[in-house]
Amino acid sequence: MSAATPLPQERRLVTAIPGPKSQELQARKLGAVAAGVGTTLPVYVSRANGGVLEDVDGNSLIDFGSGIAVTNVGNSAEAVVAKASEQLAAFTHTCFMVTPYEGYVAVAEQLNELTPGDHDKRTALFNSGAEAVENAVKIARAYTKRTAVVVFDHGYHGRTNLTMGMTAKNMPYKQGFGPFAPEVHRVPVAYPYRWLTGAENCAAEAAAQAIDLINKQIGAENVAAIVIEPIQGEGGFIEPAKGFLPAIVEYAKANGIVFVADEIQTGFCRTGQWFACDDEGIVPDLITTAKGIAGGLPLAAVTGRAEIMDAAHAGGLGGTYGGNPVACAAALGSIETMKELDLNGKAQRIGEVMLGRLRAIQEKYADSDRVRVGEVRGRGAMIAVELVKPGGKEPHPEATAAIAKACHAEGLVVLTAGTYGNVLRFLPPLVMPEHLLNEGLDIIEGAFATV
Ligand code: PLZ
Repeated sequence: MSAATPLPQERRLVTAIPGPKSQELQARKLGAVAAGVGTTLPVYVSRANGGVLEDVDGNSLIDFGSGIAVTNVGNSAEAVVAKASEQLAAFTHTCFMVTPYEGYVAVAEQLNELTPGDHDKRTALFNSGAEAVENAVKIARAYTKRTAVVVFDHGYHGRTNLTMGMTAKNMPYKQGFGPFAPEVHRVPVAYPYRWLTGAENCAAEAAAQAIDLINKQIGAENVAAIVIEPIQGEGGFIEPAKGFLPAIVEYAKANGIVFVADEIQTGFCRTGQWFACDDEGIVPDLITTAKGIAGGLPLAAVTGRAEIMDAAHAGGLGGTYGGNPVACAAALGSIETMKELDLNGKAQRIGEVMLGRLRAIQEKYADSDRVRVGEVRGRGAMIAVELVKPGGKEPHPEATAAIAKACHAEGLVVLTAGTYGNVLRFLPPLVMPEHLLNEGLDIIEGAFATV
């Protein structure tokens, strides 16, 4: 399926969700695939494009997930298909560490240009987000000759051993999978909705607590890197209170600590800017990217200050597939599409529509005795609602799961998130047509009524 013959941009249900063919495939999956690999919505996809996923039963679903913030440019976007296909036919792999090719260099040049800051930069490419985070830590340690890594409450960084240790939430990510790598330390993040002394005190108090913990329990001189997502993704789309990130950046700078922004979920126009760091003018020393970079092909990167990136000795970084030529070609097509279609502008428009409609739902259920919208938050096409029980802020994961399930039954792919499992998160492809965006929001509104 290429964009040359795009799918009809419509929701179309011809069976129950999941349909009989999907159910058959799910039975095969249970007999063949390890139980640890879950599926949110066992609808088996046959084609996808624009704002829709078509399944093996002929249903067409509205996609508010983008494969977890990956298909920002839409599935099988025209330039991605064209460039990746051409590369597939030319050669599939040589290993950049053996005999290199231009695509890798061209992606590095694009990332050096697009990421925050106009200092001299270098990039290294990898396969997955977790691998990028691991390598950012390796590079920061090589540069600083220190070992400690500071991460934050509610943070998510991956499923490898080091990144599991860096991830806050135990179930399902860490339970039973330890021991974890040493020298990882967690400190508070400025979570305005749940800050005990109120959102207005959150940034300053959280920064002071985090810095005090680092100074007293680790020692600034032992810290190689501070790693943070500028909007926490799996943690529940927590946007740190304004002022928190600049305070942490300033502290890192004053203490020779490498500040690493994990923009794996927030990057590539997702928040209505190239990177979420752009919002407060944050210039990270290193930035990790993946997901949206290549329109669905596996690619990840660490980009940052040349003197830090070059601290790792020659041969110290790499991997067989890192910067695979087909993935690099896809990335070049993806970045071209972001520029040509002004996907930052499109993400901003999605944010406007979503925030308006979700705030109306919040109002509508303000006095509900079953479930309330505690907060509507996010930027651009990275929007979430945090659901709570009536009368306070107690998380309501059961209602969250029920609403997600009701949306799925109506042919809308939505995801949940959050340390307490009580956040519905919306990550539509940035090319989502507005009529489908509104139809999806109608379904969400209807799902609230059924809980
Ligand atoms: N850093 C900020 O969001 C991946 C995880 C899905 P990989 N998030 C989706 C799941 O349950 O496994 C992510 C992220 C941030 C790192 C990662 C890790 O990226 O490409 O999944 O390794």
